[in-house]
Amino acid sequence: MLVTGKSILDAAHKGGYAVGAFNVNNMEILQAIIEAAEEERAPVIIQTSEGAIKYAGIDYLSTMVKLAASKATVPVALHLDHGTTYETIIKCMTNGWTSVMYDGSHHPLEENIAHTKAIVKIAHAAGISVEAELGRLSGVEDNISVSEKDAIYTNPEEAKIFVNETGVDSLAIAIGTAHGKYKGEPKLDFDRLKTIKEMLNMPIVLHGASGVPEESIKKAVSLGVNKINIDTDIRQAFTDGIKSVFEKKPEEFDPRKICGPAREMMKAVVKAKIRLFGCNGKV
Ligand code: PH4
Ligand code: ZN
Repeated sequence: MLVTGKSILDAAHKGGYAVGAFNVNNMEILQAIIEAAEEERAPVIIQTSEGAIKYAGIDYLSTMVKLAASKATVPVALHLDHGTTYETIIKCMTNGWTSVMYDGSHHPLEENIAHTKAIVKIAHAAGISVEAELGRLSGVEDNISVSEKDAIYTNPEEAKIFVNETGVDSLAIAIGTAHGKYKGEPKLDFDRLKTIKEMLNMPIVLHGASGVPEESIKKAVSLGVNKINIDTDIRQAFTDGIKSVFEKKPEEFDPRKICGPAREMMKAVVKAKIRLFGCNGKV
């Protein structure tokens, strides 16, 4: 069933677990995620970036996810990942998305607050949940100094002001993760996470979680992360699945025999993430 992001994340916040938010770009990825969530009896967040919408089309994505959600026996939220323009956000709101992220993290605090507040007002009037982001994620390196951390990681006091002023339902924070593949091992600022969770007492979101060691993910969940974004690890499984087909049979040309094994490999990755995040068996 299709539900709001808030209903899934409030339950995770109360229950002390995290829900996987998996990026979708095509039918096989969607099917892999939904099958994994069904088998693990887990709530799930299907998310689409602006890039995914440009690639697949808003109508295709909306129709596919709504169909998958209506057939599913676990709660499914349809979430816009890193929405940066009013245009995309409003389009998603009117096309069935039940949750949107407004990413104003590149703006100064006051501007981020003003834009996020405006989005929250419209979204909440329509019963749609809002995630926002504070701090900067990309380009984070391993050996970052304390002063650099203070400049780009989420500031707990600012986070408190931000949430009070905007009324967002969940907050994505920067504590040392980055999008894409890591060069070294990411080191997360757990003290910062603990402080933010204690001060905000609301659902916290972790982006850039692919490639983060399992122990770090478990610790982040124990300290209050409730939504964990995974894209890169699914892309890798898709590509590995396709490569393995061609390694065995280079002359293969039936898309079903190429994408089918890739779908199975993605499903296995999603199932493992769901168990790691602790949301299996929550439905
Ligand atoms: N995301 C995924 C962003 C995908 O434009 P695009 O479709 O390439 O955007 O928000 C994550 O946090 C995923 O992080 P990951 O790279 O560690 O999987
Ligand atoms: Zn992200």
